[in-house]
Amino acid sequence: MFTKAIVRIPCKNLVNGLTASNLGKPDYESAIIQHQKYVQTLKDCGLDVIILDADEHYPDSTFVEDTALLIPKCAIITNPGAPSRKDEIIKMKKVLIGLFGNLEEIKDPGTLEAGDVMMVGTHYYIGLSERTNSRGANQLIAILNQFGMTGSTVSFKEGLHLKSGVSYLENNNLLVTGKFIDKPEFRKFNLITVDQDESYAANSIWINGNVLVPQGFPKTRKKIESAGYKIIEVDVSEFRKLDGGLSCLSLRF
Ligand code: CIR
Repeated sequence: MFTKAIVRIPCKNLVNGLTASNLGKPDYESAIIQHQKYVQTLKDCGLDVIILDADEHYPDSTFVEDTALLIPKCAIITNPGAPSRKDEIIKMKKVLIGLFGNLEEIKDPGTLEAGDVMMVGTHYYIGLSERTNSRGANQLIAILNQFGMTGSTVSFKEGLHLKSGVSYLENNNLLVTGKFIDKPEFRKFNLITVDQDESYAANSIWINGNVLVPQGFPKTRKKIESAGYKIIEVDVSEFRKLDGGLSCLSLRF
């Protein structure tokens, strides 16, 4: 169960965020409204939400998930692989020092963005992407081992982050799309497959028995519903324009 979340209000400079999609620039006012509803949804799921101020220096700073990994006894500050996002960690470090006694860090030449890290109980799958390299992954595995946890890497070429294509929904259920469907490391899970035309919905999040699904993906919604979950649809279309999804917008712990 999660009890808290950290989010950062989108900045006006959001419109200049990184993107590989061709969906146009996000609309700032709409993004603010969508973000407010996202925060309310987290609260409705029982979380205390810590809301950080917008940070105009970093267009992508609302995607807080990438800057830290929060495990039960420790906060791990990442080292984003995107040059424009590297220093987002400075402010996050200050926030997390106040909340966690223990702070670990991923350091150069290792890079890691936590959108590439998927928690399954005490095991963490780490995607090797353009943002996360094997040195960063190995540093994370060493930190996890110190706390009695484990990690393993997953190579892939499709999408920005591991969790752009795979989400663990607890109870051995894995939401999965594209080439991830055939990955041998995921064979042990009950796979809930997401059709290619709804692949964005593979980034859905489990929060305390509910599954937050992006608005507008009816086939995926139905499949998750059939697996016994309560669904909450959330409109994050403005963040999608920057390759961001539901998980990217918060750190949940
Ligand atoms: C980026 O390219 O870094 C942002 N525009 C999107 C980050 C999405 N984060 C995530 O999937 N965890």
